[in-house]
Amino acid sequence: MTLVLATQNIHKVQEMRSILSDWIWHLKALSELNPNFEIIEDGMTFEENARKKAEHVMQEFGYICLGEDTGLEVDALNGQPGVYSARYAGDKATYQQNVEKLLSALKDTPNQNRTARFRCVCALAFPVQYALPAKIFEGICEGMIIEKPKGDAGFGYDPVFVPRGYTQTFAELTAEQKNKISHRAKALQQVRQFLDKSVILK
Ligand code: ITT
Repeated sequence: MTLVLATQNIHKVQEMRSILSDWIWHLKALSELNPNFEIIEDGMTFEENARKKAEHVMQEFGYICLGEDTGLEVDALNGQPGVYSARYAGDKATYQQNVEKLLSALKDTPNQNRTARFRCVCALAFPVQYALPAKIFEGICEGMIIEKPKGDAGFGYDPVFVPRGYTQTFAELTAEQKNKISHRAKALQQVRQFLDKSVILK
């Protein structure tokens, strides 16, 4: 069975493959089908965006597709950057620019108020022959934002995010450690269970 990962973000593809590495399904990246296929992310919620990614790619290529939308919600910023996490510092912002803008927005916020979470929403879209409606899953990882970036692993906001119960940032932990506790791992384990139950046994 093939599941298409409806994202052009190579870091997300790497993590998804690693989280699901012992799974029997074949994970095909969107870039293998069309490296230029673009999905406009104009939804107001993670769910809308995730669903849109999954459905567009499913309609174009005819595979079961997984769309994934993730963001960082910072309590002191009323949940920002949220769905705008990729574009927080502007449309073509780099990870570093987004992190700098975040740290500057939080510069007067004391440690105890720097709580935040990663929210990962996954949507599955099925070609018509499966007769299955789109399905949504969510994974959350709580933590806090530190004052200066630390570590070189991971991507995005990882160098400033310390997951709850840890003293190191996601970018200081190994990929294996991050992939055990992350928002993405929690959402993908549900995706896996659902597909194993609903599709393989059909
Ligand atoms: P696609 O829409 O093609 O999937 P994207 O990079 O736009 O790729 P998202 O909208 O889901 O993906 O991601 C929003 C941003 O949130 C992303 O660019 C990163 O900066 C950040 N992000 C997502 N997952 C993350 C993670 O596990 N660790 C750190 N930052 C993450």
